[in-house]
Amino acid sequence: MKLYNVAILGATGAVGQTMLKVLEERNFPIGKLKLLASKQSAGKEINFKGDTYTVEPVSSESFEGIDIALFSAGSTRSKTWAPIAVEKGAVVIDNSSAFRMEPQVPLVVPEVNPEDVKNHQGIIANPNCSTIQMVVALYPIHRKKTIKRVIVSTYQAVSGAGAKAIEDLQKEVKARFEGEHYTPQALPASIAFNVIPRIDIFLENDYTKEEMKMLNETRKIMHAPDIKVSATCVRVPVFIGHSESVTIETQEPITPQEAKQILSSAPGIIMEDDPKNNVYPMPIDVEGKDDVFVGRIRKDLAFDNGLSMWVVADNLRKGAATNAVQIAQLLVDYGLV
Ligand code: NAP
Ligand code: 3JM
Repeated sequence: MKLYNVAILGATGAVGQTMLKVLEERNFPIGKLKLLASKQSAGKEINFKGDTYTVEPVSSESFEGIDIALFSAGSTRSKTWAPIAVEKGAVVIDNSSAFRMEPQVPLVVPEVNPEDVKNHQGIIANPNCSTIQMVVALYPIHRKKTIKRVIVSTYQAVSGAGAKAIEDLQKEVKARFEGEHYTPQALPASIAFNVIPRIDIFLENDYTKEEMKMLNETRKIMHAPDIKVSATCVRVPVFIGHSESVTIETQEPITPQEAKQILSSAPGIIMEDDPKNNVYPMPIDVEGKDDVFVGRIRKDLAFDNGLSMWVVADNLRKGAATNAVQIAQLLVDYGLV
């Protein structure tokens, strides 16, 4: 079996650590493994498949002889290091928003547009976590009934904002119970017993950048340049698992029964939809799972041809690490590395 030399930039982070778990679980054919981060983490030891690896500070030499470089260290680092890694011969799978909308960079969700990886010129972008789980649920319906518009509100876990935001929720909840004050370091407002209707920065049109990612990335991944998406992205005091309330309007009529049938046989989806028995997906139940969970499918009462649903996934897995490792697997399967 051919083995591939793999580097992970951001190996100490919330996404990087999950990438290591997923690579190990899937027995990805790794030859040499390089764990890269900032100078602060240099020398830290990380276990992978029973062996100890030492974290190295990223440098241009880091990518020498690397076949696949998985990046999850933020968009600034991606912009600096991706061109260097590509020049050294690696294919970069980038988790940040740095290159997602560049026309020559494929933006891939393997359940939706796997073939797009074939057009890569060195960099393949992994979409935003909230976009990934939404398009997995929308695409099978779009193929049959053409989705015209989407209205989505998200309920996003703190882990989507990194290891420091996880710490913020832990520390602020503890401080509240102890009658003390704690100011979150990685989140823009109080997160304990609160919800924050702002993820990423505000833009000129008063949507946030996260909300505009959901519009622009959905169009690119689904090859649906005319689809309309209005998103409201909200941070909630949940550690892992993004939830989404999604309402769609389709060109052709669709019944909830048809939608359930379509989604039951679609890749990467688990239906949990039995209101009579109180069955619906919740973030607490999806942690550690790689699928997208869909429930609460019903006829939407505000639109003709309308349908509403509830979509939940582990943001660190399908929303980031799992999707990136699936892309790496596509490269192997298509013989592109
Ligand atoms: P995190 O927990 O804060 O981890 C950040 C990682 O980046 C750490 O390993 C950190 O290393 C490394 N890093 C920071 N500055 C660096 C530098 N100057 N040079 C090299 N490495 C550096 O964040 P995360 O949640 O894992 O997310 C990381 C990135 O992945 C995000 O910024 C985002 O772009 C992307 N992301 C994407 C999705 C998605 O939807 N696809 C979801 C979440 C995140 P140290 O330990 O040395 O500081
Ligand atoms: C998720 O440093 C940065 O720019 C990271 C910001 C970030 C992003 C992003 O824009 O890459 C944090 C969390 C994402 C994302 O997936 O879009």
